[in-house]
Amino acid sequence: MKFSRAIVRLPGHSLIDGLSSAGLGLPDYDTALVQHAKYVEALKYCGLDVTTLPPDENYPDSTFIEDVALLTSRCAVITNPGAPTRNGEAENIGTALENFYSDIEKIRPPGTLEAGDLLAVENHYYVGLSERTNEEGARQLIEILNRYGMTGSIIKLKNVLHLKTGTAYLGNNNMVVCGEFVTHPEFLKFSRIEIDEDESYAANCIRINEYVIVPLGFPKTAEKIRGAGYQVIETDVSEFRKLDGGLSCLSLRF
Ligand code: CIR
Repeated sequence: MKFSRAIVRLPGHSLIDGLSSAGLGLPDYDTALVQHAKYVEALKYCGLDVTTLPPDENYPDSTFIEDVALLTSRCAVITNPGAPTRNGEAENIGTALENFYSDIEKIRPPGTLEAGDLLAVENHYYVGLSERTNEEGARQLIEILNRYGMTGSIIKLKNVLHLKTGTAYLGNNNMVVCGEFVTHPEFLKFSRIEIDEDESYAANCIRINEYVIVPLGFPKTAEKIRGAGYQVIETDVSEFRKLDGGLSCLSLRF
């Protein structure tokens, strides 16, 4: 998929109340704002037209906008986040999506789904079953995808927060894998770029056209991705890491 646009949401002051299991301390709001601005610059450098939404203080994790929608080339799907403090967060994305999509679908309760659990390989979507995405949410999503001529299949997660915490598809059959996904049977057919355990955070990288954005501070990963033929851009997202958020979580790219 060729990307031309992205939507981001600025972090609010409530960011410090976001969900976290990282054990890296509280994020610093001012540093997070600077990092977010640089992240947006990187998206623009990759050629994207970026729409920036205002902070939503009611939802501390709302800057992780990836989780509230799936944007395909044929339709948009508004999700229903499974984390209790994030449930309802998706309600505020509809208006922004109406500027770009006429076909907007929804995941409805009792289905839950966070789009960090969705990994796109062209028109096929792997759906991670996680603490946030349940079977009913996955079923609804696959039914929607089928209606628009796309497909989906389920991957059960063991340890990671979201499917894309440990995987990234770079196009040309290149799949970044880490941890439980290194030997996962579903991914053996890809040309796999294995991320070392001590750089596992960097498995969440994003390909945008000919570029791959990688978090700053993970030199082995950056080198491996360069070795696979991509131009690598490194950007510092340390404050978002403190809330288990990776690069992909900070934008919707379409
Ligand atoms: C959460 O736990 O929901 C946020 N603190 C982090 C969300 C990360 N999103 C993602 O991996 N797509």
